[in-house]
Amino acid sequence: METKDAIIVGAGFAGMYMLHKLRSEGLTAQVFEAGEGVGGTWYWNRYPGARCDVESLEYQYGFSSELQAGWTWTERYAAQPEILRYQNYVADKLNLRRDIRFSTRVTAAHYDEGSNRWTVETDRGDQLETRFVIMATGCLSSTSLPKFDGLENFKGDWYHTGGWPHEGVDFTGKKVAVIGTGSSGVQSIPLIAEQAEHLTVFQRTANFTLPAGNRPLKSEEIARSRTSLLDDRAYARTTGAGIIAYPGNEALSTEMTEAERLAEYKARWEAGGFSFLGSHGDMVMSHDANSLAADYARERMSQRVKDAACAELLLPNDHPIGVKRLCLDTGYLETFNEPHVDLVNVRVHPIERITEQGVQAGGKEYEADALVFATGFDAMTGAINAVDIRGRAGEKLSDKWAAGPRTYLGLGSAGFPNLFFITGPGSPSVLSNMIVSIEMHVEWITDCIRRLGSGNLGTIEVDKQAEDEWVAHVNEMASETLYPEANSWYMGANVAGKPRVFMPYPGGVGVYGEKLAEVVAADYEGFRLSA
Ligand code: N01
Repeated sequence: METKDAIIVGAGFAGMYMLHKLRSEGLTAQVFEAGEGVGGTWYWNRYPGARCDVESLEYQYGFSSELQAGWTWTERYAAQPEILRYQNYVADKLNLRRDIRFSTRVTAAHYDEGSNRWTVETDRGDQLETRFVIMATGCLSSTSLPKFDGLENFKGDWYHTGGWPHEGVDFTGKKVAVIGTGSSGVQSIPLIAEQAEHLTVFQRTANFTLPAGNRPLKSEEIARSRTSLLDDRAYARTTGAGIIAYPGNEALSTEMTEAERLAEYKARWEAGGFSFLGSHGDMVMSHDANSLAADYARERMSQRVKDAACAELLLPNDHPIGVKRLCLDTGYLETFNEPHVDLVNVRVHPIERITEQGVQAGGKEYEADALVFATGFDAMTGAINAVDIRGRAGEKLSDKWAAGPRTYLGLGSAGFPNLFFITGPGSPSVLSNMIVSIEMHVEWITDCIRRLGSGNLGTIEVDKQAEDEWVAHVNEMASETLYPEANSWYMGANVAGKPRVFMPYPGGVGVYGEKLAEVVAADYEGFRLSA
């Protein structure tokens, strides 16, 4: 059987960097990637308007000034094609492709206690033996398409934003229906509306959205980032979200005068981006604080929509601001001022079925030549559970996680030796700049593997008690916030039957990074290292 030191699942930002790091340690690594190219989420999410919501100067690798020197971002928030070009540039520069098998999905990873090795299988018949399995599968990569009766009879074409055709889709002259108004819907709807003859948007939950404020980058911003990259990234690791632009205001809303608070809201709203959520330190901790900001946001949102009844429908009123992922948009709310765009509230007019000609909701048929499902992802656990992972005594990881993911630090799970997750559940991951969190994990895993090698140790495994304590700690922290109040994908609430558990670690990148360092300083406290 073919053998490798490590198998890496996925060739997005995480898998690419992991491969680079393991190679630099002199290890053999094989990456498997379902797509035909590198990129992960940016390979699949090619829907119109797909764009990053973290600024491009921060949403790039931070480990190499040399890589950065050869690349120039053009916009404040990079669009999907530019990010994918960047990832291909990195793959070329680091000569990564020779160790990546594309169009190949890992189907199984089974641990053998006798040999202390994993056997990894793919849908193309590969079978490899390896010491380490590293899941670089991404948090938002397993698309979620809820069951809609009748979809199989629909006469037109339908698409999911998370698996968009590479050749693009031309909606010119078509009647289009979009289901879903999360970030993907909010980004794609304005551009679909520009082409479509008629657009019907089916909204279940109105989301908080604010103008992204995208613009071309200034040459001085680019020049500055070229010299400050390494320092900026070291600093980003000490912050809450791994983002340095617009630091949060630590003052509580109760410590601010109304005038101070309103000035803070205004400045941050107009700056665009996630800055608004940093207006005061108690944003996701207190209802009173949160509703002050939510009221301000609703007021600003309503100013963008001409029809009062339509504006009312578009204003979120069933969850605190910031506890579902805030959307950043470019012209989203204004799209509903267009005469050829309709909004259907599916809470009042539930979608009953897809018909041959469109969507039937609330007893009425809405004609459509094309359907777009912007219905999101089986987030954080979907792509991991899709692989048949078996640890000690043949235990299935997905069985172990049936009531919610169980990890220590989001890096590993008890009973699954030498299996690592990059940005797994229980780590800051989706509450942070993903690139910062990815780099922290990749470097931690690399150091850990080096430690095992230098000490002639074969195995690292999470200690069950440490895992139980970490899971309890994450749950307790989440319960002190407003996060559990929303039906968000953070909570698994968007996928039928998924356990309702807050999955990311809400304590912030800086605190989490300190914990990672303490664990290493105490020779991998909470893990068991053995020969
Ligand atoms: O998915 P979502 P997404 N009937 O789960 C609706 C990242 N991302 O792909 O809210 C009717 O947020 C659902 O309604 P509800 C980002 O982290 C980033 O948009 O569950 N509607 C919701 O409106 C983001 O948060 C970027 O009531 C149904 C929508 O579908 C994450 O990915 C861009 C339904 C799903 O929204 C996911 O975003 C895009 C049903 N049966 C994505 N089922 C950027 O970088 C679901 N919905 C900017």
